[in-house]
Amino acid sequence: MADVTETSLPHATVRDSAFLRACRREPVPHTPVWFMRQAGRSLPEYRKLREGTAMLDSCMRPDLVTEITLQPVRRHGVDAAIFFSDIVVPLKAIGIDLDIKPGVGPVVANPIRSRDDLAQLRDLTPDDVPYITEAVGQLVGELGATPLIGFAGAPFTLASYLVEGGPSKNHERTKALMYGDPRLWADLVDRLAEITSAFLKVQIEAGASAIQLFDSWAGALSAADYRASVLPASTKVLASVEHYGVPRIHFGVGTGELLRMFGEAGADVVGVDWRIPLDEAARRVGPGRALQGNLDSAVVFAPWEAVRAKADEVLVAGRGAEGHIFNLGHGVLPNTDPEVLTRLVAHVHSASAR
Ligand code: 1CP
Repeated sequence: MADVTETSLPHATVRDSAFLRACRREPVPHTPVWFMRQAGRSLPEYRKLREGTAMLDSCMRPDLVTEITLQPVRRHGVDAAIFFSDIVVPLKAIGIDLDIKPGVGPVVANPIRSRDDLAQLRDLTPDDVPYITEAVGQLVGELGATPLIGFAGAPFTLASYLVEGGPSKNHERTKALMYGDPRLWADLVDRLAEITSAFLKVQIEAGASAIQLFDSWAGALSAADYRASVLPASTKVLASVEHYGVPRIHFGVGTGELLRMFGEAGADVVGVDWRIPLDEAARRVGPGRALQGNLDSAVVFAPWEAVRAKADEVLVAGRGAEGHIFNLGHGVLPNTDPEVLTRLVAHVHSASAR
């Protein structure tokens, strides 16, 4: 113990946190838990803080980002913080004309549909996002032993917003471009891979101790189309940050048929939605990777006894994985009662204590 200095101590404890241990598939004192979208509309303290500030403006204010990121950690006692930002922030930062409309999501003024439109996508440098470096730095100081997860949108999901011009159910224009002009599509997702990689690097270099790559809408694709048209770009992103040695989590919705490829893309941890049990997901993903998930986000609206039973099912199925991080199958729904989430964290911790 004599060589443990005061400055090295906080670092050592983050590294030894249940969350990072589970990512590395090491033994844990309890199953770690955090929730996608844990910061945000389910919390009254978030709604209060955000009053009068537009979503994208709040992402560019380190004081607000720090406070919003910390809110669910304080309230719920989750095992990791997720950086408060949005997947479109790097696109805004390189000058794409877009906004996040309340109740809608990201809306792009000039959608990308031709080769000329690609010129909108220049490289991202750390100077484009000084507020990210500052906020991550502040947070790492405040969080102490709690790890901070940085994140970015994967090329397919970002491409969907850019090509459609906004949220989309069927991704028809995106797929039309993918099938109709495969070369333009390949160039588009490759450009996005560069931007996403640069955005993740900024967060890791500022101190994020894990990253999550969200390919939320990749489940809209067949396995063959995913392999041919999306996997290379996502692989490029995950490979670009491999040398940092921070765990890479890769998540999408409706990806039951894609799970093995989500691992092959270079994920250390594969995020699983609520549609398949984790033991089955573990078989599909194969050895050498941890899993994250996968309680249905709607379950928390049921009476507590039902929530607890469903959480226990997730914990039992999660024993079939080499490492398990408890999470929802997608984000926290806006009307969720935050007290149920706090209770869920305590339950996961006590039920999984070993
Ligand atoms: O004013 C508001 O509160 C706007 C709502 C909101 C919030 C709180 C948006 C708009 N983004 C965010 C923050 C956000 N976005 C986080 C941060 C913190 C946390 O997890 O606690 C994260 C990780 C994201 C990532 C994100 N944005 C994804 C991937 C995750 C997922 O849920 O699948 C996606 C697809 C987006 C796009 C987006 N931004 C906002 C909305 C409403 C959407 C989805 C729109 C759609 O349905 O297509």
